[in-house]
Amino acid sequence: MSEDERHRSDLLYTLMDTYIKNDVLSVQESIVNHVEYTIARSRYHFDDFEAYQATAYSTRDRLIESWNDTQQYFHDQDPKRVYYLSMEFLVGRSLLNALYNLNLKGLYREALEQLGYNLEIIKERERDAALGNGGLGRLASCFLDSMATENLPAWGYGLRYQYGMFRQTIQDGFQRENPDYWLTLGNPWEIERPNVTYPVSFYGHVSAREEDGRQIFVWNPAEQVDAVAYDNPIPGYRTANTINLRLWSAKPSREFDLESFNSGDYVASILEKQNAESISSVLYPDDRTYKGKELRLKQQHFFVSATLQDILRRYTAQHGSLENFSDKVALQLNDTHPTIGIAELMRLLMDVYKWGWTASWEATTKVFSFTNHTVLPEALEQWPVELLQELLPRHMQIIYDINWRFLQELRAKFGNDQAREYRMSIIQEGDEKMVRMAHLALVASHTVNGVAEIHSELIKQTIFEDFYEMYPKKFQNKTNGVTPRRWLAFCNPPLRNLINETLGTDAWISRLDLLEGLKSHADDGEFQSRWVEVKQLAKAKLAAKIKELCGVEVSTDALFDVQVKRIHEYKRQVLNILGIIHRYDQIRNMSEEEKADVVPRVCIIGGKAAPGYELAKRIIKLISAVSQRVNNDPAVGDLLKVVFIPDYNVSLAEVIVPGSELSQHISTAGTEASGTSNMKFAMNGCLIIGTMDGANVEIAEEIGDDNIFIFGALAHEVPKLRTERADLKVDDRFAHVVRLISSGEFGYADFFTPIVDAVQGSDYYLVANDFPAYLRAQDAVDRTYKNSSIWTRMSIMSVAGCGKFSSDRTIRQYATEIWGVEPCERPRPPNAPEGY
Ligand code: GL4
Repeated sequence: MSEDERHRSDLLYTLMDTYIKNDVLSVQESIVNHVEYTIARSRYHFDDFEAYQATAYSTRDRLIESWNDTQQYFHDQDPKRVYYLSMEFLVGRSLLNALYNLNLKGLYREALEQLGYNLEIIKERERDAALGNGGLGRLASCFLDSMATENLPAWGYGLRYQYGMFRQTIQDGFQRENPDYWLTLGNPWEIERPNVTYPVSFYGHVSAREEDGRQIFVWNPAEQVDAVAYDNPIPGYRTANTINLRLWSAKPSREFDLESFNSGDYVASILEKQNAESISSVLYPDDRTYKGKELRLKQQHFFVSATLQDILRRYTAQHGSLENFSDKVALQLNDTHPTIGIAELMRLLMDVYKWGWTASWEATTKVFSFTNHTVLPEALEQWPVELLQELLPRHMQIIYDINWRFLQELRAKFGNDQAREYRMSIIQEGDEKMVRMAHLALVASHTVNGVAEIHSELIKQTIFEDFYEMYPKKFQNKTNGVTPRRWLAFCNPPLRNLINETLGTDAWISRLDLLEGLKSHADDGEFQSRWVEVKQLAKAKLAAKIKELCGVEVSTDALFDVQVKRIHEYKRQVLNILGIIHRYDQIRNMSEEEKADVVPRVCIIGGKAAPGYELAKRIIKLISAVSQRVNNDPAVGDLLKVVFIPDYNVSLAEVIVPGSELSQHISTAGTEASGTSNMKFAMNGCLIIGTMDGANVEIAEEIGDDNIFIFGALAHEVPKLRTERADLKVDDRFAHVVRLISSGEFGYADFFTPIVDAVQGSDYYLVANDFPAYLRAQDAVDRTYKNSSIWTRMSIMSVAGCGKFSSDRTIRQYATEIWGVEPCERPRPPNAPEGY
């Protein structure tokens, strides 16, 4: 460094140093500055929303500082990096999460209070970033939090949808979908990077030419759009590391089709180009089917092409070439959605970097790994060859080449077995030839994992059986987890404080197995009463929310019973509602004496139905119709209330989860890959009623069978039960409640016919089979609830046994067993604030 440079860097260091000042006055100055200079309001008059915005910008300043220094540190240390590729990140709100992770919550609360604002109130003004459908997207966000906290040299990559998950309203009991204009009032958390832009191509044709005796393919695209980067800092918990979530937004290409502007119709050309933005404009609100959706494939390619160009560009900028690329980079495919990236990486390496096939394939298969999130066959993505051919002609060629070599390998291993080739080929033959994306992902990835033990076993026996036979070593399990920061420490302060006090430390927040220390207090009467008090506080909060959103008054003396998740036949909200109808029917026929013995219940259901999923929408209407009837029946009173909470999202979950006492995870065994809300509920002392499915199995194992209400058919029994379903002698109570629906007890009898037919016909999800066992389990719930001490003990044991379900554990396993990356912790800045 020259004298001048050193002087400059010293100067910059002192200037920058002012940012780290975290005292009340500095925070206030920074907030007020943002009111005046960023959002251009008067510092003398600003409302709660403006206070939120300015607070968010002020927090962002601190994040940026940490982000910059972390990236510089990663650059200098040059460790192997991991990139998490996901079409969905269900972020939720960021303010409180950032303040807590940076350990600045108390300071900001005080600073705001002196200015006349309440942090608890202004935080409610933040809109959820809902760039995901449900569990899969929320998992990606929990993973980012854990990757930052575990100090991994990681980034997330995704799409910056202008319209996230639709907002659900309920009108007359019917779901209505409204657009989510989450960006209209600005998004303080993102940093636009207009200079980080890549062209992404579509359509056109491929030509070939000779170059140095080698055949080089050239793709001449017919359409091009620009991908612009937006960075979202993700702070780790109590670490100096802040990682990045880079989201791409589509913009008209700056260079492409210049000639069309010379054709005369200037305005038409501009409008035409403007269409480019639609590529990243909307999240598909159906998490399992994309049939025939060309735009969806465009989104996928847009996403992976920009991402891979960015990763390659940054790698070569640092290393001068792509040498050792595959030793220094791991790419995780979150489901098959980014799988076209395999062909794109091959194309970039071969056509742009001029590597031959062999070297390109070696590198590609060394960097990619793939997570499967469902066994439901309709979710296995397939694209018509014709569509792929037209949209991405070069990629189609590459996929054919990959498949050709794969089929050779298959023959070498299994001989001439046409049936097997037919089943395993990346191309599905038939009237309409299809590209099977999961097969492409399986062939090119070094590892494939399921998301809970039972699920990882099932994929080996069912959808990926042939591939398991061929590549047994590729298969792994990584049981999901959730971040204990958002899902316990931050969303449930009274419980956090009680745990801190009991364990004498808050270290459990990043080492969740320490919760085990609660076990020895499970029988302590005094501790139990404090536990109950904490739950009552959270129930009161939830009751207030229910009043606000549904207009229904519920008693906090009742048992709060919750099922919140996407509405899906396999998740069996129908089993829940049939059980509720049974309960209702019993209560209304009871004598007053019998009623005195009933445990009052509030049944809370919430969740969105995919807009095109007719049956799921009818289920919502059925729940609403039942709630109308039950809540207005004077014979029932407070003994039973049923509410459907509209627009279930991350922020609502943060109120619902702590306030629940019983939660339902009752999918037909073998259908729910993992579930992650089951972990969140258990972590908050809510008991589970559930089937032996997904992560329920491991939760039961960890917290003990006695502390969970398990019922129903087992996964291995399901196929046989399905074939025998027509001969099942259904339970009388089942027949009765179904008849109540079809006879018009809740109105809309015709409208509910498809639901009735589904459970009375083939009953694919075995609602009738599990109904008696479900009622027995619910009886056990009631009996147990009557004994507060036993119930509370179970609740404590649930929390104590949840250590395994931290996403920190999951991420450490991915890091060591799949990615081969190690932590890279930035040293704390010398003048970092207290307790940092
Ligand atoms: C899902 C599964 O349905 C869910 O069980 C799992 O917890 C989640 C994350 O692994 O992935 N798969 C799809 S598709 N959507 C999901 O939420």
